Amino acid sequence: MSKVEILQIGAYQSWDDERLNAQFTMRRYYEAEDKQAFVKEHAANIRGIATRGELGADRALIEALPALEIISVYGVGYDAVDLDVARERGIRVTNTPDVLTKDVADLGVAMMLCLSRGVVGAEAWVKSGNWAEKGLYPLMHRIHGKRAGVLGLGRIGYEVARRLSGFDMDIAYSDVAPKDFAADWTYVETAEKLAENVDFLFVTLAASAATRHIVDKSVIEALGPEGMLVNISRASNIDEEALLDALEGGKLGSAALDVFDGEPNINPRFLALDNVLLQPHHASGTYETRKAMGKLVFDNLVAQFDGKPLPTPVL
Ligand code: 8YV
Repeated sequence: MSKVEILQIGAYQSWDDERLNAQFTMRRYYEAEDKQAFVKEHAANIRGIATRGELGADRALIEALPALEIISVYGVGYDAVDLDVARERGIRVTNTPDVLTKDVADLGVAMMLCLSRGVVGAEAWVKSGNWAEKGLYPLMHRIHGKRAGVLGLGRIGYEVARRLSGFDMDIAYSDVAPKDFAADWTYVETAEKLAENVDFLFVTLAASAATRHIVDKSVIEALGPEGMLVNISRASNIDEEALLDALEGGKLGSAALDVFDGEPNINPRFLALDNVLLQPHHASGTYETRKAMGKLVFDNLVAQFDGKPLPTPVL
């Protein structure tokens, strides 16, 4: 029997490729020079898409594949998949929840610690010889005893808040409604109110059309010249132009960011700032987590074509 054909939108690790190649005929979209011609050539036989969180699958691509049954996303965020057309066509969508939650929370907290204690600049101070030549590094601010806000108390937000409690921070959060498992933390109704009342604001919301630019100019300015914004969700949750203006103009203290509009080609204005910590969208980027994510992408595809229940369905 011939193998099921899968359109692979972005690159995976070699161990994932090996497993996928053994089971399916993988059509590697990201390697094709003429993407439209490539899709046209294989469209009739493609029954699955394997994609990455940030790449997704848009309406035009989904509509070009008449035999498509499933879109398996390597990532918890599926905001880049056009769910409307998937729903219309009865196409299943899966993601990779849970396995990455703690790594993403770890990186968010690590970024906060790094930026507030000046870890990157202090290392440069040592390596450049400044310590011996110029003396001690400038003083930084502590984090324990400060107020942290978590915008979006889902799985990742919860793990962030739990970690921050361990650092003796006061925790507040905002979400569509108070959560009964968060009795020790203060619920705040709006993003702006939350920002007004904290020193550090973590954005941990699943992105959707409804959350686009939820962190806007007024939220950013409410966080203020001493505040730090940490984003480990999606760039679309923040008005990036307003963020850059505030960072440049001193209306926001600092920002630690793992995600950007147009990534990996980020706005060059970020590169000129010294009150930011910039990371290459790698909050889930550990061997352990990426192996688990790759396995879920594969298991969901196999389940679909074996007629079994999908391990982690979204649709
Ligand atoms: C991944 C992510 O970096 O899970 C997500 O939604 O954005 C990340 O874990 C990404 O999906 C890998 O392509």
